[in-house]
Amino acid sequence: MSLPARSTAKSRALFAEALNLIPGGVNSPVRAFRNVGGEPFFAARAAGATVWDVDGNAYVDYVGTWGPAILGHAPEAVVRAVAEAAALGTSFGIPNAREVDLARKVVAWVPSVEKVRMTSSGTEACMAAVRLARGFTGREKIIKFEGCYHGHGDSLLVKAGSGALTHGEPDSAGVPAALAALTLSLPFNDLAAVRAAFEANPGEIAAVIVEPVPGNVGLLLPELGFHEGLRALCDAHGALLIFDEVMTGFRLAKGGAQEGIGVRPDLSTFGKVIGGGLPVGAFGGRADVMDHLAPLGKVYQAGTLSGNPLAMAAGLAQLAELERLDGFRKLEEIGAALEAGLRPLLAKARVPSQFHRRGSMFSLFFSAKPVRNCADALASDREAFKKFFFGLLDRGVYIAPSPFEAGFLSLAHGPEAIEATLRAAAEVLPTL
Ligand code: KE4
Repeated sequence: MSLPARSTAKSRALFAEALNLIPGGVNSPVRAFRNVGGEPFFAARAAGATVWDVDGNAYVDYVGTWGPAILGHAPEAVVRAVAEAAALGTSFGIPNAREVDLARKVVAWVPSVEKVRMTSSGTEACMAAVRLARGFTGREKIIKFEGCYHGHGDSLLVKAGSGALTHGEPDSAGVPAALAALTLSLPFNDLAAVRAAFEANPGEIAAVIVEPVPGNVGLLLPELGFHEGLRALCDAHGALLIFDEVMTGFRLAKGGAQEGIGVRPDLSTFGKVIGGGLPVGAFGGRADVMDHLAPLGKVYQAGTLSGNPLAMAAGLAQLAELERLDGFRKLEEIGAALEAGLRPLLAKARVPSQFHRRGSMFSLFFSAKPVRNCADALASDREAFKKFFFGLLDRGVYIAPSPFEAGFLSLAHGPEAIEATLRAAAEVLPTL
């Protein structure tokens, strides 16, 4: 069926100018469509499950600004809260009550978090959590997992996922070799490799940092016993366990991924959802560890806009809405509906594929064999993904422009959005 060509003239003109002013034309690499080819569209506005580009094309949005838009875009409660907060001052650099309100909510919702500190991004939160673990233990080495992405802090840009993987630079230039050597990057789901790393580096590993349900290499599903094994190994070797819940926190459950996994990390990092779309990150956990942070302790961490009143107001409004609307249960229902519609289409089109879903996060690998880790994800069919991506885009459905990202559902993804998505998939899948 021939489709009306999607007009892209205004996006193309903006991108041409952006390329002269901003490296790669984007303020974050994954937005550049480099993994699927072509040029990005420019967003004009978004509401609910829909984003409109500057040429007037509408898309059912499964990127959801990479996770924050869990209520859908421009939720009325969040927009109102930000407007009210802005009228009282956009930033103080002085303690304000909203910081206490959000800290109270994080501590109440996530049992492993006894104390929490706000930052302005997930990168800052993860960088700070690693520095805190090193300061608390007096050790320098850390373990991470291939394809997991913990922001662009130097120690964590080692075999990293997301945009780093998309652009084939999982080990970024500019990271000193001596520093990168302190980061041991292992295959996800491989407890034997973690055990061997601890035994080969006795008394030297400060922490294991892991995305409990990785969303930066597509969506990987933790195998039974993996996180329990990490907990036991960290306890046996005196290392801290850090769950990077920047993506999964306040999305997979009220208490994040750790609530369903049933393992208590020593530290957790957060972001995205708790900012309601404004710049927020956070890290928290055991009080005896967190109290090593300045001004109490000797581990320094700071931020001009940490605890910004607008960002706090947006996060508080978003979390309140999630609770008021029984959001976590509804997000599971929406995710199940998408999965129930998509699986028969994949089977009917006889496309070799692995569909992974956990709650409102999902991803589709074009692979005949199971995808357990980064290497398996890298071996999936990228060409098929590109065709799938543009086939959907031309039909008004926007998924992440890379197979090394996750899809995000929101409370605004109602039956019409899901049905439109399944109709588009039904047309595209047989063409792959
Ligand atoms: P930010 O610094 O981008 O706020 O957070 C870094 C981060 C940390 N930990 C996890 C698990 C994350 O997913 C992220 C950021 N996620 C990517 C999307 N895969 C952000 C999108 C981008 O880089 O533009």
